[in-house]
Amino acid sequence: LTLGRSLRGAVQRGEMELHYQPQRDATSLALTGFEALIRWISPELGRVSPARFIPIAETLGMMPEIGEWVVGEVCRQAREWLDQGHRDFEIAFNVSAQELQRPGFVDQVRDALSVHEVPASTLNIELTESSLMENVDRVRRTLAELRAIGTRLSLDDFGTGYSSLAYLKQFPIDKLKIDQRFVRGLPYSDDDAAIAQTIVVLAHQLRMRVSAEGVETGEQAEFLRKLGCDELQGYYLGRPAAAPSASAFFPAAQ
Ligand code: G
Ligand code: G
Ligand code: MN
Ligand code: NA
Repeated sequence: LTLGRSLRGAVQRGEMELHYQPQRDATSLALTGFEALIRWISPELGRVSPARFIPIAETLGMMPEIGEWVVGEVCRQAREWLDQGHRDFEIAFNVSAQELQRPGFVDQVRDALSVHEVPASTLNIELTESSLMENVDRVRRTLAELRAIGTRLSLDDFGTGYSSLAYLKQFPIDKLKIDQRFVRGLPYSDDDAAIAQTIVVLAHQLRMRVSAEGVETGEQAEFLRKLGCDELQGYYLGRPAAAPSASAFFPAAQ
């Protein structure tokens, strides 16, 4: 309740920030883009993890406001980086099941892109398996609309949720993200290795890219590259940082 009370108005008071974590090509380690991760710095509560406040924001009906701020801020930042001459990067952001289901979500994305004059292919929307499995027909239409605009779609935390492979192949997903809990035990856990390899093969067979999250060591990065993973993300490749510091992840100008 205290948390909910502090959360009301937090967006307008400027208490939210996005941090950007680099995503890199598994072979060259070149930057391919960033994942935007929301951070709430509450004057009363200090830093509160999105894992804690997003579910409360959903219960309180505050996600339309927070989600609109996120996509607007992502597009504003993309424009700033484009204006600085940076090219060929995407920015991924997370969308909960509730946000994806909301009528008006697609318009919010379209508006933010147009206000900031950002190419739609810059945006990569990270969805979870469970968010695809509720109201499948409606979600299918929503994803088709997003695809028509030109945004990319990723399936986050892959392997941890409940999803039907039969549906998976029908959705226009561009990228599977191997959940960090399967990366944690690499390269030593045979079970994690088997799961990671299976997801890589599945993604490629379905003509999707595959990335691994939570990569914390050089050994894990090398192991995943050998498995055929396309992209890597995790502390080994770079920690989430506020935009001014995250800019340093771009390659130096030629
Ligand atoms: O960065 P961190 O580990 O604290 O993120 C915790 C969780 O919060 C992750 O599941 C992440 O997907 C989610 N999250 C981070 N930013 C956002 C956001 O902008 N919107 C939504 N819906 N979830 C987010
Ligand atoms: O659910 P989602 O995948 O969107 O959330 C990613 C979460 O993982 C974020 O909270 C981010 O801060 C965190 N994260 C990113 N890289 C690493 C890592 O290398 N190790 C750990 N433990 N967490 C990470
Ligand atoms: Mn994510
Ligand atoms: Na994830």
